[in-house]
Amino acid sequence: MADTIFSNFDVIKFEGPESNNPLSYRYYDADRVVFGKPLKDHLRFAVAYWHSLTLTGSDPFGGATIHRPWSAIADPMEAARGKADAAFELFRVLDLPFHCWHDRDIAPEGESLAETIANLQTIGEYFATKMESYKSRLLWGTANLFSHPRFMAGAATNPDPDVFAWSAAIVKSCMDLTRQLGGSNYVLWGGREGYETLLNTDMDHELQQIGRFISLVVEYKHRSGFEGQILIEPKPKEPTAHQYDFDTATVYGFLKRFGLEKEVKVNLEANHALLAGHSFEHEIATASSLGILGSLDINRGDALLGWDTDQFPNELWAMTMSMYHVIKAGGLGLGGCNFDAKVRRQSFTPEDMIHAHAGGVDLCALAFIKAAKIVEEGKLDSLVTARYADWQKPYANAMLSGSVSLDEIAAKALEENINPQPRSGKQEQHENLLVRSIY
Ligand code: XLS
Ligand code: CA
Ligand code: CA
Repeated sequence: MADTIFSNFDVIKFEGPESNNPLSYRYYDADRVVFGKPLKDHLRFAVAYWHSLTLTGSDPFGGATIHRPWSAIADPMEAARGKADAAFELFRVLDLPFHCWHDRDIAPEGESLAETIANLQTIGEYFATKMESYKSRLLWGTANLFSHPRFMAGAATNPDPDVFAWSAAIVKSCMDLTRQLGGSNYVLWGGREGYETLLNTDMDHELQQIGRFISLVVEYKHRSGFEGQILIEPKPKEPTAHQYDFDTATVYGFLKRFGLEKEVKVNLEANHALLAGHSFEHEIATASSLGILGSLDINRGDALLGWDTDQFPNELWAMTMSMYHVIKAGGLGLGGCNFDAKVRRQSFTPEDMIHAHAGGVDLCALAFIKAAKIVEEGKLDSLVTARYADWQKPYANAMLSGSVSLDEIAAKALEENINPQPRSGKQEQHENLLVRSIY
């Protein structure tokens, strides 16, 4: 095994809630069975290559703080291998089942399109070798279609058709590698698929472009034999002022328009939900109701800041409600919980990276266990069921099923002289129930 910045750390183990060892799992007992399945198979945790191995802690006011020793290697392909060595050692230490990457996180851009694709394939082969001796599997792959200046006006939505074609070639190569490495999903995040001003934008043309692009991806998925899911990741803003994949509801409308609603699901991120003015659980429940819940990017934003801070999660209430809706939706299937989260700029040591993941994993595991208990006890469910109970009555049912018309409903309402009285929504009662179950 290569000697890397993570190689001196022992594997993080489950030691139980009483443990004082900060580098242990206190709640994530991977093999603990909940609803007939071990926690590891419910949560399918993944480490994000970009935050944990690529980004350096730089911000608009200051440069890199996080030490990435492989960056000092002059040959970019050797540097990519050095980074992969460290990555798989980090995956070993965290003992989580999956990881996720963008093409540009794992392999350098070449001098030409052909060289760029060849670089990805070469590093992909290195990954395949790594995956023979390490347990970590690929939850999803994706393409970085936003960092290079060629993408400054978007990828699929770029006014320049050559950028559309370039992006198609790149996405094909990333889908190929995802399939070859046994990935469960392929993610499309809109990057710069949006606009800054309508003064220079033909919105309808751009929507046609991205509709075609995603249809091409779906067609290729079937033709190439990729058995995973195709996921779109909604985000309302940042980098562009208006992103076409604003939130789950917007993405669903878009998928319907292009006849893709049975082919594509969503990868939901907590921070993006917040930026859209929603909660994470709202996005999960919406996706579940529309039948497009795919996978989760776990992190948290900051309600005081209007941008994508991608912090590790630490809010038990919010995460429990999110996990509650995941369980109610029937689970994540081929999806999982990817830590799309980064350490703060001052947390620049390899150990900080491990602490961050250990805390995030434990928070999610504890939330899942609490949510499972809430589902099992059924008290919250029965309060909600009671609220809608009158819809079981035959006439209410007829109204809902469409067997009576608007004028028939009106005539009967007048005939019976109905006079609905206010009913309590019992919000505080529901909240108290939650407080008792969570804390
Ligand atoms: C950026 C996104 C991105 C996607 C993958 O805000 O979260 O990291 O998850 O491209
Ligand atoms: Ca994300
Ligand atoms: Ca984000």
